[in-house]
Amino acid sequence: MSVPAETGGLKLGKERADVAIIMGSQSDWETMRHAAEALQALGISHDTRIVSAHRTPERLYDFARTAKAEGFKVIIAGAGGAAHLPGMTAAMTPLPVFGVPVESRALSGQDSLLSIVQMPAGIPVGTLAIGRSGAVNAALLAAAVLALGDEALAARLDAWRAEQTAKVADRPVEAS
Ligand code: RP5
Repeated sequence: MSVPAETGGLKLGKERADVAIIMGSQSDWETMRHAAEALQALGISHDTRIVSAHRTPERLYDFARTAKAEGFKVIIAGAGGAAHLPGMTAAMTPLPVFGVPVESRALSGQDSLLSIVQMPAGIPVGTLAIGRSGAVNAALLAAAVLALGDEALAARLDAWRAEQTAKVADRPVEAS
């Protein structure tokens, strides 16, 4: 399995990963690494791949058509600009696809968001917020889906949320 160099083995040692994180370019990794880190924190196996709808269409076809047989259960797809990757992937797999709009230089990710969210009826892409928030929440949605059939993961997700709640202070403090 190919992994962007910076990930350095986030896969938790399973032969088959539950979640595929795909992205249109190496430049998307700065955003999509937040999805990988959230999955890692929850102990969810994942694989990360660069798959461009525009530059590597054959790679996209190969990935999307075999993703289920490879053992993936959820796909997180991040792309920017004219972001066809999540929709094209969803068209070729029965797996749930969560799309993350990457913040583009020209239009601050509004192009990415509208490209991903405006899927015509029939092929859904669950579309998240632009940038890091979308990447983290895509991972949390993937976790929620997987937790439906995994009680241990459901407990880890509950604990993660409880920890997040516990970190919220009652009152603000001056920034140092
Ligand atoms: C999209 O084009 C990618 O998803 C990326 O967000 C954007 C720019 O790609 P690079 O020119 O940085 O490779 O396909």
